Amino acid sequence: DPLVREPLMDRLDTLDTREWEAAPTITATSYGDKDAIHAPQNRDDVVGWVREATEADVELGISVALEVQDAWNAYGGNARAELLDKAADAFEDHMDEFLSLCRREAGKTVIDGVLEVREAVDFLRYYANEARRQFAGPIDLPGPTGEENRLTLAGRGIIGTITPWNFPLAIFIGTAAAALAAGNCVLAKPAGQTPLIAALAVDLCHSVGIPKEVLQLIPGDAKPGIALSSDPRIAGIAFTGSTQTAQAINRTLAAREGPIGIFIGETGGQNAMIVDSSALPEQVTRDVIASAFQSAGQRCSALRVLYLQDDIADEMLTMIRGAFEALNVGDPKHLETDVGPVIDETAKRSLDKHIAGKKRQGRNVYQKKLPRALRAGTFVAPTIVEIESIESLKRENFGPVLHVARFRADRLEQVIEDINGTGYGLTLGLHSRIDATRRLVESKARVGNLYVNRNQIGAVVESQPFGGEGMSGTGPKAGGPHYVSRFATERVVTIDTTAAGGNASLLADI
Ligand code: UN1
Repeated sequence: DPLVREPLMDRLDTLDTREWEAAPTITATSYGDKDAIHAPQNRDDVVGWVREATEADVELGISVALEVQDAWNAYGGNARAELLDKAADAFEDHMDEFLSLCRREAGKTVIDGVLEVREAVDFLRYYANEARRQFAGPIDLPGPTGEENRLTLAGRGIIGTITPWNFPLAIFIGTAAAALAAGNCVLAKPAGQTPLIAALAVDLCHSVGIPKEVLQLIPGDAKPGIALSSDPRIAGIAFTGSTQTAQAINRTLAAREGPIGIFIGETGGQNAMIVDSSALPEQVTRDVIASAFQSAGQRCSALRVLYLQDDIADEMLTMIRGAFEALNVGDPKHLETDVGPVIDETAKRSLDKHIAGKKRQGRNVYQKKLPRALRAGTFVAPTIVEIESIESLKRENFGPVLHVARFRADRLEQVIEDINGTGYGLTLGLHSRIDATRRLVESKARVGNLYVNRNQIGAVVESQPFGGEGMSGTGPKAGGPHYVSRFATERVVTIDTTAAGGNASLLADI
C-alpha cells in the first residue's frame, strides 16, 4: 500500500543524512579509519565512528562503578523498575532513529527493525516488573519457634555484558536491563560491528535518570571483552554469541584469582525442523521460509536443517523452492526486501566457502541469483543444499543457507538422536498432525525451545522464554522468570529471638 509506504520511507531517509557518532561516555574522541562503521549493504556508506575502549577505559569504568554499586543496590527494586520503564518509553519515542540505525549499521530490513525495537521495549518492561516482583523486600522463611529467617536478594556487583550484532538493540539492552534490575552496575560491551545503536540506547537510558556510572558503554571487539572477563572485580559475565567465544570467556573467568565469576551464556545452534507426511504443505512452506531466511538467517534460533519424510519430500521441496525463488534479496531500505545483507566480509566469506564446498561434493544446490547492484554490500545468495544427515555439518552456518535431508517414518527416533548428537540444543521445529509423534519428539529432543506447527524464530518476551542447553547455552532463559534472579546473590539472616537468647529487641531495628 503506497500510502503507508511512502511516508515511512521518507522519514527513514531523512534520518539517513544525520551522522551518528558514538558517544562513549568514557573518553574524548579521536577517530581513525579503523574506527569507521560501514553499512553492510554498502561498504562505502560510513554510518559513524567509534573508538575501541582501552584497558585503561575499562579500569576507570570499573573503579567508577564500584563507588556507586552499594547505592544502586540500596535504591531498591521498585525505584530501579521505574527507571527501566522510563527507558522503555524513551525507546518508543526514538523508534525512528533506532530503525534507521538497525538498517544502516546492522543491515536489518524494516520489519526486522520494528521487531527489534519492540523486543527491546518488551525486555525493559518485563525486567522492570521482575525487579518489582523479586526485589520488593526481604522474604520471610519458615523456621522453628524462637527463630527468624529472612532471605534478601542483592545485586552481585558489576556485571559485564557481551552481546552480538544480530540483535544489536534487543539483546544489548535486554541483558543489561536484567542485570540492572537485580541491582548490579553494568559495563556493556556491544559487538564490534554495532556500537552506534548501543550508544544511542545507553544515552537514552542516561537521559531518563539511570546514572552514567551505573550503566557504561564499553565499545570494541575482543580486547575490552577480555579485559572485562579477566578482572576479578567484575562479578560475572552475561554473554550471547558463539559457543567458542563462550568457552573462551569461561576459561578466562576460571583463571582469575579471587571471587568466582558467574557466567550466563546464550550461544549457537544446529537447529532442525522435522516434517512428517501429516503436515500441511502450505503451512510448512511458509514456516520454513521464515525460519531459514528471515533476518538473512542470522538468528541463533534459525532453521539450519530441514528433515522431510521421504514420501512427501519431492513435493514439499518443489513448493519450498517456489517460495524461495519469490524471495526479494536487496537493500533493506526497500520495504519489499525480504533478505538483506550478512553482517560483514568475514561472514560472507565463510558462508560462500561452505556453499562452494557442498557444490564440490556434488550435492544438489539451489541458489538465488544476486542482482549486480548488490556488489557494494556483503550479500550472500540464499541457498538450499540437499544433505544426507545433520551429522555432516561440522559447525553452525550463520546465514541464509538451508540444508534439507530426508528420513523414513520408521527412522524418526534415529533422526532425533542425530539432532541431539550435534551437542547443540536450541530450537527444534516439528510439523505433524499426529499426537503420538509430537509426544515422541517432545520427550526425546534435548532443546530449549520446541515449536510445533509454526515457525521457530522470534521468541516473544515472557510468553516464550528463550535459550538452549548443551553447547547452546547455560540458561536461565532470557525473557523468563528465572533470568533476573541469576544476577542476584542471596543473603539469609537467621536470628535467635527467644528471651533466653536475649535478642528479641534486635528485631525491632531490622
Ligand atoms: C540470537 O539470535 O542470538 O527467537 C538469539 C529468536 C530470537 C533469537 C535471539 N530471540 O529468534
